[in-house]
Amino acid sequence: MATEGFRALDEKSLIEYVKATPSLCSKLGNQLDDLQIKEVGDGNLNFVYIVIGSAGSFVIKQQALPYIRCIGESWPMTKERAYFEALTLKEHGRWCPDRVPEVYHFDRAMALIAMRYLEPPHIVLRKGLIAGVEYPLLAEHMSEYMSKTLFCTSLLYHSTTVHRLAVAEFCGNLELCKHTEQVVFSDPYKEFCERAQALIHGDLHTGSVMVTCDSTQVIDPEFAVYGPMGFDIGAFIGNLILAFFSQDGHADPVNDRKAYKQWILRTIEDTWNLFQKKFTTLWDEHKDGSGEAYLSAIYNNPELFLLAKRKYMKDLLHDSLGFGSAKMIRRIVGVAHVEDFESIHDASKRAYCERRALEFAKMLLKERRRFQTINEVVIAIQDLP
Ligand code: ADP
Ligand code: SR1
Ligand code: MG
Ligand code: MG
Ligand code: MG
Repeated sequence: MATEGFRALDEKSLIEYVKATPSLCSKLGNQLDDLQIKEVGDGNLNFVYIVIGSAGSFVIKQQALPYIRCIGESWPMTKERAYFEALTLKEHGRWCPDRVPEVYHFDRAMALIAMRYLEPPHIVLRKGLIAGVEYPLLAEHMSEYMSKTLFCTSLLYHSTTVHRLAVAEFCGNLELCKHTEQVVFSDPYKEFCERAQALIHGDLHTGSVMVTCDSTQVIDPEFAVYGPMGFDIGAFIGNLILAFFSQDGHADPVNDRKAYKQWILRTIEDTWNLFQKKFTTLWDEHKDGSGEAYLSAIYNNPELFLLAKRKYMKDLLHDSLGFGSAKMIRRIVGVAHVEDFESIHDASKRAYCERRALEFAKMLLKERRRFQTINEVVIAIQDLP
């Protein structure tokens, strides 16, 4: 990306930027005195500022650094990722507006996005899982987000022409894909690079979801690309499994976390089952639309159509389990560990939790094809010695 027109902002210079940007002023009801600005970026890469005025608020995310924030200059990363994040927030927001924060403003030269401020009590899901909070609508909401965004950006919904143009656009996010290939995969699980199945979020761990008891919002799709659907589903489910295995390290005399572990398992099961139901319902509803993944001869034969759907969903479950376990392994022995384990202060307890998660992930990666239902996966988690 050209560096022309780019300047890294801080809490002070951001005020001047806001004042010089009419669309942002109007979001604040043009009340620009006494703005409160605070940098809250706790992710691995970027800067996030909350801007609150007397008549409005928003969040500014700036992909300011040409490298990974939590690593340093030795690991470069293009600022162009802001463009793909903004594009994906808008595209996923088009299909699932209730689960994606609205984008108010995008400045490509500044690698800067202004979006809805997910006000308290929204917190990052990973932190809620560490604290042992139940979210009764999480599976319902995440299955809605994943079924709508993945189905509506796939060839099941779009013509080959529309799909290819979109794939071509997102091929530009090549540096971030290279990063994912490097940190999540090595042979034999290389399928990630070969599939352009749908516009995936690309980094759908529990730190990319903000929640309250009745709201679920998906943030941070800077790694978005046309890739395999199972990469998103697996990221979400795999991170729930990590949360499950970390619970023993968070148990204390007041709360043994046993009931909470059962809630996590139910959420894993519900997420996949609801996803499957919603995804296949969308497929039924749009079978006579412009999608070009299958011949109409298949759609017009109810038996064949049912077989096609069953095969698609079985393959997708296996893909999700494979990608999910690769992502779990990466978070334990690779770069960028997760707070679920890192926040367990007792080193021997942490090692116990990590070892069990790693054992399970290794088995799941190798034996994923033997699981016919998500319930079998949940039973295997429970049965781990
Ligand atoms: P990174 O790409 O560096 O991981 P994120 O987009 O995940 O950045 O944002 C980092 C943090 O900023 C999040 O964990 C969350 O605490 C906060 N945040 C991001 N977007 C919003 C938002 N729209 N509303 C409120 N807080 C947000
Ligand atoms: C050093 S790796 C940083 C990681 O943070 C993001 O959330 C992605 O998962 C990336 O791999
Ligand atoms: Mg993040
Ligand atoms: Mg929205
Ligand atoms: Mg990010």
